[in-house]
Amino acid sequence: MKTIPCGFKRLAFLAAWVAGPPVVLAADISLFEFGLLKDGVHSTDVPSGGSFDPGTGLGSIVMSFSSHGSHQGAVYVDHELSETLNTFFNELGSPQGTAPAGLSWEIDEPGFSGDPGDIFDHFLAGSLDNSVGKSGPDDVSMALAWNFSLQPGETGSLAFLLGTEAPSGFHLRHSDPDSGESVYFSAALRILPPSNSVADGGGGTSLVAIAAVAMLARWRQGRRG
Ligand SMILES: [Ca+2]
Ligand SMILES: [Ca+2]
Ligand SMILES: [Ca+2]
Repeated sequence: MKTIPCGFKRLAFLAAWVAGPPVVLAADISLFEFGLLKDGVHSTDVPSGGSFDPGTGLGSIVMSFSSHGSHQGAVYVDHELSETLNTFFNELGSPQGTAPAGLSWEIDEPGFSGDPGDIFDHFLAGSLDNSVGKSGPDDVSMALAWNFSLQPGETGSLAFLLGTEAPSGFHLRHSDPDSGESVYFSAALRILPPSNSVADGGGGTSLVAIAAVAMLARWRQGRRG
């Protein structure tokens, strides 16, 4: 269960104090939890074609769409930054720029604290609230969702990008103000007409298996327990 035991924060501080001045370490970024949502179907299976590392939560996740009509692709990530050095709950999140049409986002506490955020429930529902849930340092998680439609013959490629360098265009930033680490989360949509000319949905850095909602919810409860 991802809870903060009484006195843990103080013990973490004492441990760091006993160990001496903070040492600048190599990137200490880990992923506690993630989920994908594609046209109403939740999964933790990452499609081939991207470079996503489920250990660090960095890289790209690419979803492909081919049927005409309305579509939605979404990704939820709960990173921890320098957790062994300064805990997972000293962190901040913020949006950077203006989201393009169709792209929604959310930053919030992932739902484990005494005053839980609602981001995971919103991710399950496919309806993000376009806001930062907590104003002060906390456990941070992020989600992006892109709603779009395809005409007959069109195909769509939706890339979710997670890296340690700020991308151009709209993105979310998850940062640790004490260690200086950051994770940047962006998305890019490409729609290819039957002619193969490219219409770029814009928004982020350009690029490019399945279980039901109930299954994902059960899996998460297992992690909590
Ligand atoms: Ca931290
Ligand atoms: Ca929220
Ligand atoms: Ca987190």
